[in-house]
Amino acid sequence: MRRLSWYPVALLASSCACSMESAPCDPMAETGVHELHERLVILRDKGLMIGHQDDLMYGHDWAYEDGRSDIMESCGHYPAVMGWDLGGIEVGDSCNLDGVPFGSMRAAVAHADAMGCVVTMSWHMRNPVTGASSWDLSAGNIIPALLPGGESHELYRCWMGRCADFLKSLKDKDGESIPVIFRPYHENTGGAFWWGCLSATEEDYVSLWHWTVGFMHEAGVHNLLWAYSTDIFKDAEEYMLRYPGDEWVDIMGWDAYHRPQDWDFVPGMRRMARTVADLAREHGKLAALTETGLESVYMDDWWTGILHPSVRGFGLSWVLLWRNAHDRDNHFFAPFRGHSSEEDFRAFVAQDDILVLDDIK
Ligand code: BMA
Repeated sequence: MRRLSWYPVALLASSCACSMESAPCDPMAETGVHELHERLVILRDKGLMIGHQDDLMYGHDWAYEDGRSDIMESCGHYPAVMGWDLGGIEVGDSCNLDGVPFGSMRAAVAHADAMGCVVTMSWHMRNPVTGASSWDLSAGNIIPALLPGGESHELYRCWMGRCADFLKSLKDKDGESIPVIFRPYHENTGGAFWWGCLSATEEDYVSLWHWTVGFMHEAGVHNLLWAYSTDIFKDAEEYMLRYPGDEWVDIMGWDAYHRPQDWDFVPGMRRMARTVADLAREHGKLAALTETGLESVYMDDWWTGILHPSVRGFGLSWVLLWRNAHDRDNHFFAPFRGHSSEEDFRAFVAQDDILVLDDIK
């Protein structure tokens, strides 16, 4: 039971009460987290929420203009879910890896929360051993070095502490903590990141997840729902290889992008959606497509013709479209005003089972 040894015993004892979607896995979760969890359970039966990464921060051809959103300008509604990335917080940077100032992020999260949006955060954390990006695999499996007793453990605690401080600093206008769906160590069945399948062993990945949850709890971070997410995967067995366990996860997700040259998207997505939804039901969790998109959206009917048939009818809670970079012409995954898929996006959003912010208030 090596992996459990860092966790406070009192919390472990009470965490076993976790059952069919009844409660967040953090036994000390704040009221707002319980409310968000209940809301997600109710909304899951209503439809599939549309999400967008960095929606309020910038869009295809603009940046940091209050009130703007490419999704809103395309269909007249803000997305129901908004995502941000914490990459860079660990080293004390003032902006994240995509140039978003953490101060603006904090303010935008409060604004999104006040509007009624669901907030989710990923973390493209740097490689703590090499200091390079999360894509740096050169040091191999570094997880043993990060865990207690490892040579980079103190540094890792410091990095994690900075993230904890930021998460705790997310407050609404009444000073109440804003609940966040936190999605660290994502795409674990893929090889892109230092915590991914080409570098980390399955056991070490799970140990890192457990240690991270324990650290956040000891640091007093109780405003999170925890989302586990893989990359594309073959079957339920592969999906579960790094699953940390029901007491450590609230939402089961996966990330999958449409790359027509690599795989047949619609049948592949339906297979993965069914698998994640079935597993989530078995484990009493919520399910979501935690990142997706077709880069440059070069198919005008991608929304109704490809995405909708890929994800409808499985009981997923949301799909998060990746970001519309303002400084790279082809790097966008959502429509924007004037884009050739705009009309199809409006038709998609008008479907009964698709939820935007106005549908979840
Ligand atoms: C990737 C790309 C990168 C970005 C990273 C983190 O998929 O969008 O440009 O830095 O996500 O947001």
